[in-house]
Parts: sequence; structure tokens; C-alpha cells
Amino acid sequence: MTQQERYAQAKERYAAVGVDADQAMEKLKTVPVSLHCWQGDDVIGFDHDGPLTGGIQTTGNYPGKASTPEELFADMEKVLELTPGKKKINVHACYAIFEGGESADRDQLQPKHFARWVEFAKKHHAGLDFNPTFFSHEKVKDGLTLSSPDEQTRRFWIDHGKACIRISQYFAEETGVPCVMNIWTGDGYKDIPADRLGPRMRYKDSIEQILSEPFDKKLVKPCVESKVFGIGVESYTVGSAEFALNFAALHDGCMPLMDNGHYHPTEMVSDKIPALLCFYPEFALHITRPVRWDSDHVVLFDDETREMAKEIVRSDALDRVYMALDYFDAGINRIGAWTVGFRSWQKALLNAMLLPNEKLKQLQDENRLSELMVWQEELKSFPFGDVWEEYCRQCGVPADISWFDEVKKYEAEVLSKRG
Ligand code: RNT
Ligand code: ZN
Repeated sequence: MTQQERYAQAKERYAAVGVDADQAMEKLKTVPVSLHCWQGDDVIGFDHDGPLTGGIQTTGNYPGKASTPEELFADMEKVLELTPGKKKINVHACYAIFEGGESADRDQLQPKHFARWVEFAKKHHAGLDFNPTFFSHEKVKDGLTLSSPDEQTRRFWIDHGKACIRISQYFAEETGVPCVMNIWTGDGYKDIPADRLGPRMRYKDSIEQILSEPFDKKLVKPCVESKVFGIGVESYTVGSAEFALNFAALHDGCMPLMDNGHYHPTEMVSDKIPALLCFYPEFALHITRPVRWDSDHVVLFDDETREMAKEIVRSDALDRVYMALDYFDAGINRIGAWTVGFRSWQKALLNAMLLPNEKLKQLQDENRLSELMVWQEELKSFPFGDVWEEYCRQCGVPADISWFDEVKKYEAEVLSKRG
């Protein structure tokens, strides 16, 4: 049977349970997912020579890492070729590109330092998202940035945040797509602090000052990312879940961002999504795979990934949830890792769109719970793979594992030649 014949059969199977597979694919093609630039070079960037510091870490030393803008753009282009669906490009401030020997510290960054990202995004018809970089920098003082008791330090990082608002506005104006600007810092303490309130009050004030920078709320979408702990910051994190949720709830024009690696391992972000949908018009997600902790493993098509996508899709919230990927693995081929993660989230969304969600809700509401369980189990062996392959074909990307041959070829021809 040809791939298209298999699809025709699969389509009938889905139609029999009231699901329109063509419609699901058409819808998925319109949903933007933000591809993070930082999987390409282990979260290093171009504005400093030092290592990654500040509560996050990559492990592994796989050869062929991108170390120039040209290399990172080329690698990212490979990923774009191998992944279906609509993209945004997620840029961190440390990926500023300085031309002609100039440089600027983080508080002095300007839109022109990101002009090549705009060019890259336009070339690929993608929007841009942005992140101030509050780590890997000598002005992180005693592990603190926006919550520092040192006013000079705090001022520097507030000014960085404000510069990033201006850059986000520029991104949105240039691409015509709103720019999500995510504030995450690793601020916190390794051991038991004596004052938990002071740092949080300073953090609150700092983010308020950043948001006082003028911007168009339709174009720039600031958000605050919470975290439970970081490496070296195990006892206390300033930007905790309660801090971020309450900050966003009480500041018009600011959203919360939930990273599914940033909770205790038995807490599920899939369950938190509909909780936030009750109260927030919009919010943002970082999609990752926390293996026992916030390990930032490559996203797979696993149970919780599927469950998160289901909650967004069946809550009819695809236009309320800004979805961005956030993982970094330096131990395997980075382009393969990048691609698997993006394809996995696309699969999760498609899978969710291929479920008879209204029918399942009805079973729940009528308390037909054994039937609900049976349906949910039976649906797992529906011919999802045939629809996925058709979706990839329609998007002009490899449908099967042959995409990895492209990665191997690129590794042999390009990556293996890097110093
Ligand atoms: C760190 C946060 C944050 C970073 C990126 C690089 O724990 O998840 O989102 O991963 O900003
Ligand atoms: Zn994150």
C-alpha cells in the first residue's frame, strides 16, 4: 500500500469516530511553535567567552557545536527543513551579533544587534520571541540579578530588561507577529536564607521597572517564568511559582510562563494548563522533558507531552497559549536532538487534534467512566502514524526516519569539519 492509500484508510477510521483528519492537519499548519535557538550551541551565545552559569547546565561534549552566527543559522535551517508546522524563532539576548568590531554590554543592547535574527526570521516567514539573558555574565553578583541587594547590580539588570523590551518591540514590528518576552532569572540561594521576603520585594520592583518601559501591548507579550530550584540554588528561588502567578495576575499586560521542568516531579503541567485558563486570557509554556528533575532532556512523544497538548487542544486554547520549546542536550547530535523535540511536539498536537474530544467529554459528563477509559485506550492504537506521515508530506518534510539520514549527511559534510 502506498503512503497515500494508508492515509485514506486512516482517514476513514478517524471519520468513523467523528474526527476529520484533513481538518486537523489544516489547523495544525496554522499553529505557531517557538523553536529555541539555544539547543544549537549549548546555551552559550555570542556575547561572551565564558561558560554557561546561573543555575542551568548542559552536559555532554558532542562534536560539531555551532560557534558563530553563520554556523548557528545554518544548523537551525537544517532543523527547519526537517520539521513540519509553523514556527517562531526564540532568541536569547546573549545571541546578539556584533558587527565590525563593536560590542555592547547587556544594558546597552540595541535592535541593530539583532538585525540578522530579523533577517533570518523573515527569510523563513517566522515570528520572533525574545529572552533577556540574566545569566552567564560577570554582573550576576553572588548569584543574583533583579533581586540583588546591591543597587548597582540591580540597576544594570533592570536596564538590560528595558533594552530587551525595546528589542522585542522591534522584532514584532519587523515581523508583524507579536513577540513573547520571557523573564527568567536563576536568582536564589543554595542554603537556607534568612530573608525570603526582601529578595522577592526587590524582584517585584525590578520587573515593574522593566515593564514601565513603553511598549505596545498588542506587539510585546512579557511573561515571567517561575522555577522550583536550580543547580546551586536548591534552597530558595526568588521567582517561585506563587511569585510568578501572582505577579502576572496583578500586572496587566504580563503573562505567567510555566516550564514543565520547573515543578516537583509528581506535579503535572498538563493539569495546571486548564487551571490557568480559568483566569488568564493568555499565558506561555516552555516545553521540555524533566527526567527526575529539571534536566532539560529532548522532548519526546511521551505521556505527559501528549497530555499537555491534549489540554491545550481540547480547551480550545491554541490561540491563548504561547508554546515554546526549551531543552538542551550536548551529548548527542544537536541537530538531531533539536529536530526530534520539535517533531515530537508537533506529533503531540496532531494526536490531540485527532481525538474525539467532544465525545470523550460527554462520556465524562454522563459519568460513563468505564466506557471513557476503554475509549481512551482504544484510541491509542488508531493509525496515528499514517496521518502523521501525510502531514509531513503535505508540509514538504521527510515523513519517516529518513530525516535522520539528512542529519548524518550534514554531520559528515559540515559538523565534523568544525574545529
Ligand atoms: C531555565 C529556564 C529558562 C532557560 C532558557 C535558556 O531553567 O528554563 O527558560 O532554559 O532561558
Ligand atoms: Zn524554561
